[in-house]
Amino acid sequence: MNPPFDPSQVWLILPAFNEGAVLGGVLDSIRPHGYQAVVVDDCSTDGTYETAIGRLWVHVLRHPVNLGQGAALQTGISYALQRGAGYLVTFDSDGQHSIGDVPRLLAPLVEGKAEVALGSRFLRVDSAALNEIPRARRLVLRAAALYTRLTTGLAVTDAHNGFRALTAAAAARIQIQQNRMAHASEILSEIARQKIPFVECPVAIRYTPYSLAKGQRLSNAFNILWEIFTGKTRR
Ligand SMILES: Nc1nc2c(ncn2[C@@H]2O[C@H](COP(=O)(O)OP(=O)(O)O)[C@@H](O)[C@H]2O)c(=O)[nH]1
Ligand SMILES: [Mg+2]
Repeated sequence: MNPPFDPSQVWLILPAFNEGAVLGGVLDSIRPHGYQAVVVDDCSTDGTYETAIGRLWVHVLRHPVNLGQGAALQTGISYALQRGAGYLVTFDSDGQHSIGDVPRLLAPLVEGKAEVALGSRFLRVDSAALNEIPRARRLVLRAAALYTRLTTGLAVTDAHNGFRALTAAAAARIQIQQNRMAHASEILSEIARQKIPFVECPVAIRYTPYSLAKGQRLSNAFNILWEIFTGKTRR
């Protein structure tokens, strides 16, 4: 699809924590597309910040203490909105997301069919792609999608996918308060509560030895449930 939008209106928000080994490659894959990129570093100790700041076209923000992925997304989103972003895309810094999927997420927003497009790794038609998702991870993700259906009524197939696109209006309406990983559930709850029109779109999630070694452990699913529970009772 040729983008019927101005790519400079599209802001990619990249939360980053100790991704120095791969962040340069991720940023270099974004550059030719003409999108804006905001890296939100969270006190990385491995050269993540230096990698980002060395690319003069990248906007680089840094939290003074580690606050978490949810907090970093909100920092990046607020920054992009202040600079007049038209569309915002949340994009991982660890190489798991493919820049080529961005136009597919943006299309329903540009066409006015939805305000949020949620990436789903389970909607891909090529069955080989599903085989790439480690089995235990697939089960936890299916359970998370079921939990989301039961608690929010949203019929999503992939509840913890960090690859999504939002119009500026939707991004302004969703205030992420969950600093760490429960923000993904929080975004879905807000979509349901505010009845924000959304669609799911197929996206690829790349599983590499790097991403599997460094990414979230399955046991963290319990932490996420705890964050959701304690976050809910705080309100
Ligand atoms: N700013 C920031 N980014 C984080 C933090 N934890 C993870 N991330 C980033 O969020 C993205 C997804 O994290 P990851 O651990 O790979 O989650 P997974 O893909 O769900 O296993 C990556 O780009 C990470 O660098 C954090 O504490 N702060
Ligand atoms: Mg990851």
